[in-house]
Amino acid sequence: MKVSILMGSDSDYDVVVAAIDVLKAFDIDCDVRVLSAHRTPHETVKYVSDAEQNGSEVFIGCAGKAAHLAGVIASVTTLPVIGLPIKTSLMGGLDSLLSIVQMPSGVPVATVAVNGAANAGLLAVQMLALKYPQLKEKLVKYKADMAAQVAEKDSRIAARLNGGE
Ligand code: RP5
Repeated sequence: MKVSILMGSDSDYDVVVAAIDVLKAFDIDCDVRVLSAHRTPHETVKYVSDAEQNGSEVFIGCAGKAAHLAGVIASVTTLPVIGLPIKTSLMGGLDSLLSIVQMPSGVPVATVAVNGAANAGLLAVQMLALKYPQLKEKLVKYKADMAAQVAEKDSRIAARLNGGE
């Protein structure tokens, strides 16, 4: 099980690390690279072209500003591509979001929220869970744990209100 995470710059890393953490928690290997659609286009296409043969099953493309990285990845692979827009100074990253989400028909990129790195990781896990039953089991437990945490928060709020704190 391997996910390729490509980011346009090392300045994206502090956001991207949440996706890496999710994948590690599910025992999924990550190949994390800095490759840019605009600054290193040839290296990017070469990496993506070879990735499936090298064991990658899903891509996460992370970039900010004129964030064409995920789209470029999707243009040269049939593997699923998740796009992670990075927050910028322009309207909170709307530039990144639109650059990633507004793909032409025929070349989809499954785009998560601006800085939604944890969801990018989880979406990759869910894609891989279609093939690997052990991941499906872990996802079921993950959802149950999340629901239990919400129930706990609900109880704490109810106790606070009823207790008059
Ligand atoms: C994008 O430009 C990168 O993904 C990054 O989010 C943004 C700025 O890059 P740096 O100037 O910090 O290298 O390609």
